[in-house]
Amino acid sequence: HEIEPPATDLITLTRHILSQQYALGERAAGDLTLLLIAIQVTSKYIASNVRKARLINLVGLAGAENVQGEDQKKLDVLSNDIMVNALRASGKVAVMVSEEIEDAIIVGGSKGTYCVVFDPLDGSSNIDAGVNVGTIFGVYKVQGSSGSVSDVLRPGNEMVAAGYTMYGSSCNLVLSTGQGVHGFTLDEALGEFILTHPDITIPDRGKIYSFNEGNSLHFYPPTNSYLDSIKYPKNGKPYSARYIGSMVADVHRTLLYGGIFGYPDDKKSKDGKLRMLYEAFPMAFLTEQAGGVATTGSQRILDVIPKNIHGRCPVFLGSKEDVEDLKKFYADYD
Ligand code: AHM
Ligand code: MG
Repeated sequence: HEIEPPATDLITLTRHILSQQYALGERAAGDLTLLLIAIQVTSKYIASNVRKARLINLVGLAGAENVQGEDQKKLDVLSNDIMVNALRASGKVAVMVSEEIEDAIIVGGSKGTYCVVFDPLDGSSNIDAGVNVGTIFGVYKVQGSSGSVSDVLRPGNEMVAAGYTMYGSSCNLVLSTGQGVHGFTLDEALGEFILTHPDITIPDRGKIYSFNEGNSLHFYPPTNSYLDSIKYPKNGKPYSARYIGSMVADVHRTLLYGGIFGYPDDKKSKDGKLRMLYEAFPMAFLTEQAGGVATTGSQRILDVIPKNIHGRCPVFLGSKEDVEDLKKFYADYD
């Protein structure tokens, strides 16, 4: 049989972003385009450091703690610096919030009209074992004439774009500007992200659940009852468990295969663990754009109004029917 020739009309991320901008009729502005192109470059740069980490002595601790009181890894610090510098240099950003920095960064004298919230390297407890990690980001538009922290203390439904880059067996950037979700794979030889997953849609129901069940002892009854319902179903097969402990990887799999990812609040962590602005919101934005559902258990995640930039919220997201099943357990409990 015939062998298919390699594709020659590649859709690079830059080409994709430009065509979406044209579709919106914003030929003149293009600020969001330039901003997303800057994020694209940071992803390539971080990917290259993650890949070489063991070889160039980038594994291990940097010797400091971040805002959350967690040890910072050398790669956390480096990835943060890469993003802050590139976003600042883009000239398009007025406000930045990073998981690694306590205060919001207000870019002085910036004519930028966007705010970027990000976790430069999420899942970093996985780094030293070479397991997947990722960058998560969300973008808001500045409200007034200059940027301030109030511009990012806004619900996720006001984000104009969100995405993540996964550093795994391949490097994948997944992006939504509110026109569906599109996935790109880094071709290292070309140095370009190529569109490999156009129009990602989450299956309406999956067969996988992804929770840190080691915390079951602390979980509230609705979480445990829901988990029991999929492990000991009245009809059909029990769900499979998959939990990497890197949100980007666990959400990436959930977007592609379906199922449910959860990081609940529990008796020990009153708001859960995941940070609203730069973990929960971008992933909820992508999930909804892909046709799935993202809830705190009692509320749509994207409608939560953050009170402070590092605030947390419970997260359950994934296939529509799976998350609706979970919501019933919460509704019955309240
Ligand atoms: P981090 O920002 O300190 O890396 O923590 C966030 C990570 C997420 O990627 C992941 O979903 C979660 O923490 C895993 O937490 P746990 O180890 O408690 O299961
Ligand atoms: Mg994180």
